[in-house]
Amino acid sequence: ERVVILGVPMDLGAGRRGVDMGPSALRYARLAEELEALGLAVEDLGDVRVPVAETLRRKGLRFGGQNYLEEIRQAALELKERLRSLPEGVFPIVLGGDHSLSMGSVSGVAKEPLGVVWVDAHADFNTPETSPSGNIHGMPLAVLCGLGHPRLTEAFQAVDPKRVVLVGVRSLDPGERRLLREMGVTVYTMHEVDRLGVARIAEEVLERLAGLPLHVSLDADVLDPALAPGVGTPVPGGLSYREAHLLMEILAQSGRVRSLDLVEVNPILDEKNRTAEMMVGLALSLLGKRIL
Ligand code: DIR
Ligand code: MN
Ligand code: MN
Ligand code: MN
Repeated sequence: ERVVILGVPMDLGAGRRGVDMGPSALRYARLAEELEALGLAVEDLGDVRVPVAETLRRKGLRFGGQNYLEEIRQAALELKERLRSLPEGVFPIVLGGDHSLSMGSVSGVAKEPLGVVWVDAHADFNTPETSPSGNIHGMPLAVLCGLGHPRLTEAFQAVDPKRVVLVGVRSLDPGERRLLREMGVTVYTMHEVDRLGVARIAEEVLERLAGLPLHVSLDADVLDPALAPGVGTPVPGGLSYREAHLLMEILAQSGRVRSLDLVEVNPILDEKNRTAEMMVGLALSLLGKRIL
């Protein structure tokens, strides 16, 4: 199998600086080398162009909120086009970067009907009207489902909300709760993880998205902050090491996963490079690494 790596060094959608260094941190954690050791053919295509926040001050734009909407749109569009132009059968891994880039990754791989597994402490289901922060990394899943700023939905609406499943959620804004319910998105919060266990949840996810190719969007903040401190918005009570790996292993065994995002790794806030190393380990499990 052929794997292609594409970086998106973007922090313009986040509330804090530093996730733009995520792609470097993931490469430094030997993502390509470890995938090759699994027997995969890996090609790193480098990074999508993203403007540096400091250069945008000329335009009078300040960091935070929706100030960089057009710049984020442009970077996500470039990502979408690059993914669209990949040959059939190549498995793309997109390195973030803040989660707003997934507007481009999901719409880029959604040539055919697609199931989306969004693994995140948050739902990223805000709109400009519901968002308390205004930060665009809290909005991409809503945009993909057709809700939000028209400049974004017109470019990136790509999935049926009934084919979206969230896993690991434990921080929702009031407007997100309402929208998730109205749109019929399936949500496995940490309450269900505790009650049912990840194995049962993974099997239910595969059944709900039966027959569809799958995209996995993995936000580092789904992990417990004790394991993955290098994230901008840590929330206590996240997935354990084995819960996260087991989820990836069961999804891998389905043979239906076609693409992956590794996002929200912030090496500035990390201890050594632990968070990127965790994310690389999870990517390996999703691409078929087995214990035995
Ligand atoms: C919050 C935090 N719901 C917001 N979202 C984050 O700003 O919309 N998503 N951190 O990853
Ligand atoms: Mn997210
Ligand atoms: Mn998150
Ligand atoms: Mn986040």
